[in-house]
Amino acid sequence: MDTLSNSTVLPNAVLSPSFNRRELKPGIVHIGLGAFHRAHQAVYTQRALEKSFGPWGIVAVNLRSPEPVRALEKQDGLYSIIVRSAEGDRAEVIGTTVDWLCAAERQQDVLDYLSNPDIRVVTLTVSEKAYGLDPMTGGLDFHHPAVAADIAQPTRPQGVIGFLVEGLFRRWERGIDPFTVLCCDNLPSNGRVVRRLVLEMACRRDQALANWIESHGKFPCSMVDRIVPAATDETRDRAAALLGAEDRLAIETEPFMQWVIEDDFVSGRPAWEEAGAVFADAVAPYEDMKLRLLNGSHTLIAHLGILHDLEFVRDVMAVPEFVEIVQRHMEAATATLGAVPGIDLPAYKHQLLERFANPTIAHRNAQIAMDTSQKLPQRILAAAAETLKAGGEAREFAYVVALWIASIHKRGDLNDPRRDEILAAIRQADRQDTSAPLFSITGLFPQELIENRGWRDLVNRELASFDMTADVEKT
Ligand code: CS2
Repeated sequence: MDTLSNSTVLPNAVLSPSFNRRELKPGIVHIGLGAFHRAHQAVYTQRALEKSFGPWGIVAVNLRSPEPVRALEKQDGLYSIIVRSAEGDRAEVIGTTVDWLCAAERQQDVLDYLSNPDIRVVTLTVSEKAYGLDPMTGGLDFHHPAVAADIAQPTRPQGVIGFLVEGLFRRWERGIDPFTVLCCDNLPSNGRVVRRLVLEMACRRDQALANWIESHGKFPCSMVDRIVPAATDETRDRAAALLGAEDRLAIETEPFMQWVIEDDFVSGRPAWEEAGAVFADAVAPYEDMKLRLLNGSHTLIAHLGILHDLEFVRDVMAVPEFVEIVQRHMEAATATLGAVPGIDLPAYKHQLLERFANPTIAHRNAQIAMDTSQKLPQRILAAAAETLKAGGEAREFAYVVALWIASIHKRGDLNDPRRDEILAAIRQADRQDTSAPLFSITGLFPQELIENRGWRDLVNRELASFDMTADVEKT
């Protein structure tokens, strides 16, 4: 079977870009060529270009792994998404990517793009752990390997913040307006967070550069949503059957997608609103809603699934008792939210339960459980602290922390940037206060939770109620 390329003749049922790709000029650099970007911003951009064509082709940059870049090269920048639901599978070829680079191999070419005036927007999906964010200060973590490397050698960046700063530096020197930085990772106030990290690193480079970024740079916040499981061989087989061509980058996803963006750009942007994106003055209420209801429930479901040997989110949602736990969690999270403009929260939650249960989406609990230490603060711990402050018990949030610990015991391991510290803490657990060593890891829990004896006892009590079949000691 041939590989998907410009010359593939697609079956009629497969959608493909309705614009002429040869006329598409680069206007966006996207950093982080993972599944999420391919099924989200790239799709929104395709829709926007179909309705209102403009110079907004995407230059896709992967920081480390060259694999997706090689695949794009082989496929003329094309790949497919398969939208899966009870109504059936719908395949669409996405053609918004105009160039592709692995930053570790072509650092200077990436910087050339970043300093090119045609590039007006830089979008990011690099995952929570890649930013080098110190959870204690909200600023740069100077021990983060990429942060340390980029401060030592700013002209040869490795990490996302280093690339942004060096790209902005070159524009500043040449008198070119800054690009807008649009963060699309699941962090609260993601634009503000990235702005602060960029300014802190820029300051080390040159105070005048930092001043220029501070007054001319724009870092709009955005809330992104679409469930996109990691692709498997089945995904690729399904794509081959639908396309009649082999697609190594195929991904499957749900019909739902949402993007709420703060409309604050330096010099233009694609007409993403034509594709259904919502531009709002304040994105925080949408971010909190999504992080605490969707992502918080996801983290709960993932560890519940692991504890009960259930592979996928949908398997957990097939157990009525577990659905009740998820609903209780959502109610506790809702109590921490204010009104969200234009959103009917009960309907939103109902829809979430349906999305989680989608029988055609095989979303692995183990995938969501990855990097939990980086996800807990914005998904669970902030809501816990706010609930306690308001006089509540925050039991539902203590339960998720206990589940996380229990799932580490069960697997005897975890996939997490703080793995070694967490495993060491779990090995030291004392019988009376099982979670104590975890609470003493720097920056893992916020101070108000560390100091709340009653809440920590709740975590211990919940933990004691699980049957932990494996044990970290044994591994
Ligand atoms: C998930 C998210 O892996 C995870 O942590 O909770 O990737 C989730 O699927 C997306 O944020 C949905 O928009």
